[in-house]
Amino acid sequence: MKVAFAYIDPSYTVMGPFHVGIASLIASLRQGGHECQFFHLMGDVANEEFVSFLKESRPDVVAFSVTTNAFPHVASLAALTKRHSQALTICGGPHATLCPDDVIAIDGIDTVCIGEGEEAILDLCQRLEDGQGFSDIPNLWVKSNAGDREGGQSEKVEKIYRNPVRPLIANLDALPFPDREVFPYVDSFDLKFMKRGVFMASRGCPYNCAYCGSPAMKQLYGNNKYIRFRSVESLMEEVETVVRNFPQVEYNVFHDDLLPMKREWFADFTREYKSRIGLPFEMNCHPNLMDREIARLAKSAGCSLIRFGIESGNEHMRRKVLNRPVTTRRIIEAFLFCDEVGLNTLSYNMIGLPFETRSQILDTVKLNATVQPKVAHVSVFYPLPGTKAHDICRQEGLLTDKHNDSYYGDSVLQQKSVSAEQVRALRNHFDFLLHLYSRCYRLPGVLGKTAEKIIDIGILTATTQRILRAREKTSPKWVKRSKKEKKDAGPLYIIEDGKVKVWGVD
Ligand code: B12
Ligand code: SF4
Repeated sequence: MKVAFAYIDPSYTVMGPFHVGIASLIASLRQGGHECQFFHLMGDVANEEFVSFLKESRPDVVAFSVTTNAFPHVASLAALTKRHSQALTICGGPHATLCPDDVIAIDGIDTVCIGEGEEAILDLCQRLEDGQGFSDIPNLWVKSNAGDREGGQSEKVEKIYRNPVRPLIANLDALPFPDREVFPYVDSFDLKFMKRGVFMASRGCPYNCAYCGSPAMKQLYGNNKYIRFRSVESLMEEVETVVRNFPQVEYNVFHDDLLPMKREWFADFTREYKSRIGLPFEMNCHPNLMDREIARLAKSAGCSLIRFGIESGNEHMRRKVLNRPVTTRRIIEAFLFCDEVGLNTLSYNMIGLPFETRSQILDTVKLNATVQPKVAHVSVFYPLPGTKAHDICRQEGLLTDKHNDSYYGDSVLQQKSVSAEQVRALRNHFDFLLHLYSRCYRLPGVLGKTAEKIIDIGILTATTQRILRAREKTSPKWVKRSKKEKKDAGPLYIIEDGKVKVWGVD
């Protein structure tokens, strides 16, 4: 079978990032003897190039991968596919997993994949090749006109087969390495721009943050052995291959939710990585998992950046709204452990949370000023359907019909506690405010406290609705950072208005 993957990625315009999930599906299909093609749909996605691609490649199956942010583009792309090809369409990815009803409801979509897709898409292609019906494949939701053996795609849909999920892939080592050929790694943002190798060593996360897709995935599978790690040996082989094949790679990034989740595995990993790879690497960690030992192991293996989710600097927000039970003290300790061994840190922060006030947003700025990450990453809260946070927003009437292609747009919530304009202003000035509070925390005792109070009052006054509306047109969108600050922070990219902007480079 000829399978064309369409990666819907509207938040990028020129070069998109590597996608481990799609690359893994391509690798499995190629191993199964199927031919794969790849098309990266960036920016204004419904374009003529996609039509030319369809006409030239003449695929049997067009496979879309979607996140929630990309979902609004699926219907037009599926329609284009049906107009310009005979292909069967399948849609998978986080949004298909979290909201399959929305996806199967799209006219041009024949099947939806829920959860892990490697085995399901392989089964589908095999059945198609053998001329068999495929309405009973686990993980797939299938429209009867497409999936029944006697069905023809032009016939009326009578039924949707909603098959259960199969067990999770227990042994991740059994999967081939993600493909970096058909999925052109050489043209990816990660290699061309960031000069880095991208890897996933595990699947799953033990936490249940209300805003994240992971807990819903876990629930789908009944919490059953959801967390799985590849062997260190298999991971090292993949890293070695990538570093050998792409000599441009200057460092590696492990996108795993929490790389040091299993202490023993992490100790083995750091030992092997140090001796076999030796390049700097970046990874994610949860503040609850960080201690002196983990920090020491990471540093000894060449970790150049450790990323922590702070998300909110307000403990009440973290506990009650985000379902992220981690104390402020623990967060500070986690950063301290890294400082002690000279590990660079990055903090992830969200503002514009449900019920959040401006003072609570300032708590996030202040916690960052206290822990002093090398980079503070700030995004605007976006409620993902299928998550607890989305349910809360819906129940409380906070949702609007606004949509964002990425986490960096305006708030899509309408709430009394903070307006979209206020969230935008605080986001745009987050770095500046961080700098301001950092300065005042360097002042001795009472002086520091007084300066903090004065800044609080100043910001709360400057961000009242009335003042903001008057200033919005004239105020700069970006706070200039000094050359030294940019150099110290290293490159940090963000996407705004569909364009990649890079701090520290431009
Ligand atoms: C690495 C990463 C990134 C990287 C790389 C992008 C990528 N998609 O790989 C970067 C930093 C660029 C990124 C950007 C964004 N990300 Co991100 N990212 C991740 C992360 C941490 C790992 C992705 C991964 O490699 N997973 C492992 C692979 C194996 O799983 P997978 O990709 O889900 O694919 C499997 C299945 O979903 C399925 N599948 C996927 N596609 C298809 C297609 C077909 C046809 C089939 C049959 C099956 C199928 O099969 C795959 C293999 O089993 C995930 C969280 C997570 N742990 O998954 C978040 C996650 C995917 N990101 C998320 C979001 C929201 C974003 C952004 C919108 C944020 C932003 N910038 O505003 C952008 C969107 C970019 C985009 N269009 O993809 C959300 C998506 C939630 C949702 N409901 O859509 C996630 C789930 C995290 C979360 N908060 O819950 N991200
Ligand atoms: S720790 Fe990260 S990956 Fe895990 S549930 Fe929370 S946000 Fe999701």
